[in-house]
Amino acid sequence: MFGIIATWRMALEGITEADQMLRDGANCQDALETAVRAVEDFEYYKSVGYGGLPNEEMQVELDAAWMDGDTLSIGAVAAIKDYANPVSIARKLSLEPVNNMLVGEGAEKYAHKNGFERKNMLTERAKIHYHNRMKEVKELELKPYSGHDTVGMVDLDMDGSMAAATSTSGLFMKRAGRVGDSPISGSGFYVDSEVGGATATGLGEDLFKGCLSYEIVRLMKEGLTPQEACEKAVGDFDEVLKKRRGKAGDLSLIAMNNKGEWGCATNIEGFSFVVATENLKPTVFLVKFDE
Ligand code: SD4
Repeated sequence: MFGIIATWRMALEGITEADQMLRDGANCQDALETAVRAVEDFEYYKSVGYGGLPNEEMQVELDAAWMDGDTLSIGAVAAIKDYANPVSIARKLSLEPVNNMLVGEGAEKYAHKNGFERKNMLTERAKIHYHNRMKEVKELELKPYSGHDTVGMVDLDMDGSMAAATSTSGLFMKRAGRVGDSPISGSGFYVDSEVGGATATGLGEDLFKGCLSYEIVRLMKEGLTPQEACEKAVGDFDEVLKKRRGKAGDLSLIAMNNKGEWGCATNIEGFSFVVATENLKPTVFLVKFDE
């Protein structure tokens, strides 16, 4: 069995490519990197990689992470500017014995030293979004942070190895230096080839209160299916936040176990995700929050 699952419709083209690679016997890491890079490279996806929406200082700061489910090695970058494929830098960092998570300038120095492609990630289109949103925020006295998504993926190859990755520009108009859940182990992602993996998208400041990716893997280890684990983790934590604070931010998670079974849960109106397995061609699903 093999398979790959990803947050949001934007992952479809990358998943289609990765599915073919897995079908042809590629390892989960190469397939995963190809799939995430496809999202990072596509300029019209405005919350990941090139064309990602900028922070309040009109700079594109990106977060990304990589986890190898066999060795449990992790690499992550946060608030990195001017590099084309943060997920590849995160993958490389996962191979280092220490210094696995680098932020800002440190991450950029590492990327430079290791020959990663430098690129201005701010597009004309993103600048227009920025100016429009600024105007709207002022005129309507809104909070700025609307418009954000993360691509998160988990995959399984024919040999039973698993990997997970995330990549995002985070919240639109976030503060300079703000880091969300996406590069944080256990919150934005987690994978263990002996069990399965999960990744998150939504409001990082709430997702990392619940360490929801790890929680889903833990529940799968206890014997829950990916679907049961996602529903329990998201449902219970949504309740906790409502009880403690009266509301919960957006929480959407996907999961796959090491048998290629998959699941998803959300507390928002509409959450799309993409799955491909040995028995399922790449397919986009849409789930709605069930009160
Ligand atoms: C963050 N979780 O930076 C990311 C953004 C996101 O749907 O996934 N939004 O908080």
